[in-house]
Amino acid sequence: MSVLHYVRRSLPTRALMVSLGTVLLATFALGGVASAHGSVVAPASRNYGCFQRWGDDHQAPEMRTKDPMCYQAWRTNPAAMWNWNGLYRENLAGNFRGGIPDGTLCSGGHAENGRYDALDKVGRWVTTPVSNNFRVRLFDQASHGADFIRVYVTRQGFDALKQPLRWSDLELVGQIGNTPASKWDQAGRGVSIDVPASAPGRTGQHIVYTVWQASHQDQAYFLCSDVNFSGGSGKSASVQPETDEGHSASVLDRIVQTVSAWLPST
Ligand SMILES: [Cu+2]
Repeated sequence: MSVLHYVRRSLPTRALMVSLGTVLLATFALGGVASAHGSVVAPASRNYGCFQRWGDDHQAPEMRTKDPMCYQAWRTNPAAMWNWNGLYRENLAGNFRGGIPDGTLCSGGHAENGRYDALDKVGRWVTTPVSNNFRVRLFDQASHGADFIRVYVTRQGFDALKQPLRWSDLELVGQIGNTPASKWDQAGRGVSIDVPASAPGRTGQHIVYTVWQASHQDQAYFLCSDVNFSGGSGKSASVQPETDEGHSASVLDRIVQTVSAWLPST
C-alpha cells in the first residue's frame, strides 16, 4: 500500500488531509522519495544499483570512469535513483509487449513520463557476477506480494554493450506464481523473496529482466539487472536495503501519530 493510500485511509476529514498533504510534500521534498514500492536488489537493478553505489555521494567525480552508465543516469535524472523503488506501470492488463516498445524495456516503456529513460542507454553498466543457476531477490517495501514474478535473461550471443534490449532477445529462465506478501521473508521495513533462475549456456555479460506483477492493483514493475556469467557462487548476496524511504516513512509515522493525537476520538 502506498503512503497515499495509507493517508487516505487513516484520516477522516478532507481539511486535515489537505494540511497534512502540505506537510507530507515538504517531507518528501526533503527525503526525495515519493512513495514506497520495491525493486530487484540482487543482482541489483540499474536503478537500485546506481542508488546503492552512489546515493550517498552522487557528485563523486570518480563515478564518471568507474561507473559511466550510472554517471549518465544520475546526470540525466537523479529522481530515477531516489525513486529506485518506483519503476512501474499501471493498467497494462498484461499487455507488456504492447505497452513497452523494444529499446525501452529498462525504463518500463518510458514509465513516469520518462523519468527512467537513462536506464535504456546501451553501454558499460556495472555487472554483478552470477553463476548459471542464480537467484533474483526482489525487495517489496509496500508488502504488495506478487500475482507473478517472471525472470528473463538475454539469449547467448546478445551483445549487451552494443544492442538495445528487445523482447525477442529474452528467454524466460525462472518464475513464481501468486505469492502473497505473508509468504515472503521479513526484510527491514518490507518483505523480500528469492526467485530461482537457471540460464544454462550463458557466458559473459547479459541482462536479467524481471517483471513483477504486484497484487494490490494492476501495477507491474520492469527491472533490468546487469550480470556477468563468470561462475559466481550462485547465491544472491544478502542485501538489506537502507534507503531514504525508511527515514521518510518514520517521519510520516510520527506526523500521523501526532495528527491522530489532535483528533477528537469518535
Ligand atoms: Cu506500489
